[in-house]
Amino acid sequence: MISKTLRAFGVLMACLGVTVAVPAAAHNVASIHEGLAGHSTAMALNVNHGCKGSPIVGLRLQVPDGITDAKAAYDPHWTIEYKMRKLSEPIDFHGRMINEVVGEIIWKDPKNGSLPANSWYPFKFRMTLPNEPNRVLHLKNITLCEEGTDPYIDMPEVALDVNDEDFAAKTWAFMTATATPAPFLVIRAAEKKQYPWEWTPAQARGEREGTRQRQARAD
Ligand SMILES: [Cu+2]
Repeated sequence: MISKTLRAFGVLMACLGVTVAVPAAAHNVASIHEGLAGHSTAMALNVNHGCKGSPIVGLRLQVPDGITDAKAAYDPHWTIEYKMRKLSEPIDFHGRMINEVVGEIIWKDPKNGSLPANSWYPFKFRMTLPNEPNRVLHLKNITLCEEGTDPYIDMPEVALDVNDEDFAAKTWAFMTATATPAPFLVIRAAEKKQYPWEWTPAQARGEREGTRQRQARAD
């Protein structure tokens, strides 16, 4: 157990090139670790440092299968490029048949210079999460630096399964097993659709509960 812990710290130190113990959050991570199935979701890929001390000049983000509308936020610092991915068969996208989707978002050519190697920076985007509750979505990405790259593309040896009773422990083990794990988020079942907006059943019950309490006080 001790050697395992030391090994985990070892790779983290190697990743940062410093001699303090740091959490796995020093890797590139998603700004949220859970999201709702079928909901359009704003998030960021948070980059915590450059590549072995080299300044950051961009990021490549691979859009996972099942996502049809990934889009970067407007960001005056970067040129944003989309690489399209052909679909095996056309899909209906808001009433229009499409046969390709965004497969990769690339932020590049910083307009006001590279980000210093010790920067923290959120590369912002949004995407509609697939209607696949309990799927663990990995966001493979590569930090681009003046010298070299940091590819956060390592996947778990065995796919993470939210129904596994050791899910949390296995997730942490994955995040600390290598210096460059692919960030992830868990898709949760949504209690209600995003649009049109409505109360959840619980919120609706709470509303009636409040009404009863007001009535009780009035009596
Ligand atoms: Cu790191």
